[in-house]
Amino acid sequence: MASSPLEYTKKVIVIGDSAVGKTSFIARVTEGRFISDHKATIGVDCAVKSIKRGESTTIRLALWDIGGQEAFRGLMPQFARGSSGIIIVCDVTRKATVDAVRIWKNEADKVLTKLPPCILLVNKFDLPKHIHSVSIEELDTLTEECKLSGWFQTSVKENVNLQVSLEDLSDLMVQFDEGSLQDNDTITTLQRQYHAEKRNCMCD
Ligand SMILES: Nc1nc2c(ncn2[C@@H]2O[C@H](COP(=O)(O)OP(=O)(O)OP(=O)(O)O)[C@@H](O)[C@H]2O)c(=O)[nH]1
Ligand SMILES: [Mg+2]
Repeated sequence: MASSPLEYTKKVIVIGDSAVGKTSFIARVTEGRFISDHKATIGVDCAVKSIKRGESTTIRLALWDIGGQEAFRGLMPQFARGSSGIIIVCDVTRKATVDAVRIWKNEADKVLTKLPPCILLVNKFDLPKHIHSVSIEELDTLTEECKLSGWFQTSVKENVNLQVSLEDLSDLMVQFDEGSLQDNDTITTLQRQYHAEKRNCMCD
């Protein structure tokens, strides 16, 4: 007998420094296009992406895109409230954006009573390796220190690891909101599964 369809709607905030690729990421996954120029997000935008899991489960992700420029950072706490998940984005070629992950995560933690699953997209991996500014070991350490669920090397430009990151986050959020995962579980789940096995896979 076919199981009845399940549909969830989850709020996810997408945060990180300016020009790391947040808006490009959302446009890529919701509209299938790459935005090649940087027009700073003024304030906050929202778009919806549906993720199918199994035969009958759909997770509607409301992706809240928060402008990373200094002037808009203060908006983050009010938009973080009630989030089921967090996506932090940084740019692999700009170390300052990687260091800022700590700050973004701390700010989000301050306004969230339970710590929901949080993944890090280390973006622009298509750019030449010699200008990458952070090692895999450093990213592993950052993930542990900031209590992230995991990190993904992504290229929004080449559409690499975007779908899988949303699928993994969706699975974690559903389990977390159902209470089958506690704070510490979300912290380690992806680290164990994804990190070890798939982190170097540049495929979707
Ligand atoms: N090479 C490369 N460029 C990218 C990638 N993703 C985004 N970009 C470029 O990075 C620039 C900034 O992207 P945005 O998506 O506008 O950045 P943002 O994080 O939304 O910036 P704010 O709105 O200011 O917070 C744009 O020129 C994008 O084309 C990627 O994977 N690879
Ligand atoms: Mg933007």
